[in-house]
Amino acid sequence: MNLSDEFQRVLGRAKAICVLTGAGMSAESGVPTFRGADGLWKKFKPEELANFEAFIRNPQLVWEWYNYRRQLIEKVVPNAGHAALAKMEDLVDRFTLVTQNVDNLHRVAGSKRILELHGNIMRSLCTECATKTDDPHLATEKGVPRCKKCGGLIRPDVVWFGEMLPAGVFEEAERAAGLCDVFLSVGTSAIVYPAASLPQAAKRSGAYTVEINIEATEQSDLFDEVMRGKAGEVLPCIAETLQMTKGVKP
Ligand code: BV8
Ligand code: ZN
Repeated sequence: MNLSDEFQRVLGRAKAICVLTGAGMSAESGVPTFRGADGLWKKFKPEELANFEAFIRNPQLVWEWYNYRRQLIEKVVPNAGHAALAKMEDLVDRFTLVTQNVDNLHRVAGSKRILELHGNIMRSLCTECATKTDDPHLATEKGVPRCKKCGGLIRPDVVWFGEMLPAGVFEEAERAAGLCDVFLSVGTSAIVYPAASLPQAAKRSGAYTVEINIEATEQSDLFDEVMRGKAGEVLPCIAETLQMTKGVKP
């Protein structure tokens, strides 16, 4: 897939790139999206699973849902799109990867500077003393895991609806969006806030904004350019073009 002349020109001069990714980024790895035809919200109701009240009401059910997703994610690998973003990180002075995804695939693909807006499904958190654990198997024991330190209920370390994002993470993402030359929005339906406000922030500050998605979203008209295609196919083209414009040997 060729990039437009304008996009190639902007990439050649870019010093700072900011990328926002959503569930569509991991679709080609086999991780179901939320709102697509076979999305998670088709089978499960977010209000029953992705909020704190639901967790307190039925922690066992919520943990079953997260364990189902963890086991699924443990079987998948990053795709060419994740690898392309990891490669792009070293091709410009300032590269910021902001993800709404909790599936850890950007980290597995080698990206280093990742802002996880919605947490990470492989981490757990005590609801009483906020102790974090990286043990993704802790919730496979029967019943709901309890904190070894204080006996409190342990929850997945993800941001649920109505919850604040991790302190400082969104502010850092907003700064990166406001200072970048190129902003890419990849595989997100642009419905969930405050993440969905980042493309507008980039646009307002004069960045060249590109949406990469297999279908139109509520925000498509806002972008300077829309590349209709799969993340795993489009992002390697962008990384390759960036490499060439920077005169870096492939
Ligand atoms: C907040 C949990 C401040 C983790 C998720 C009333 C009261 C309180 C808040 C609100 C309110 N009204 C609105 C809000 C804000 C609310 C919100 O935005 N609601 C929406 C639904 C309207 N936001 C919040 O609550 C946030 N917190 O605002 O705090 C506050 C606090 C209290 C009171 C007031 C304010 C917290 C948001 C985080 C919610 N947590 N998940 C988990 O289990 O995963 S959201 C969930 O949606 C996921 O985290 C996901 O990341 C996120 C966004 O979804 P997408 O990633 O975009 O995925 P989706 O399936 O939708 O789209 C996939 C796209 O990919 C599609 O466009 C598809 O075409 C494309 N695609 C598919 N395949 C490919 C592809 N593209 C490219 N290539 C492919 N191969
Ligand atoms: Zn505790």
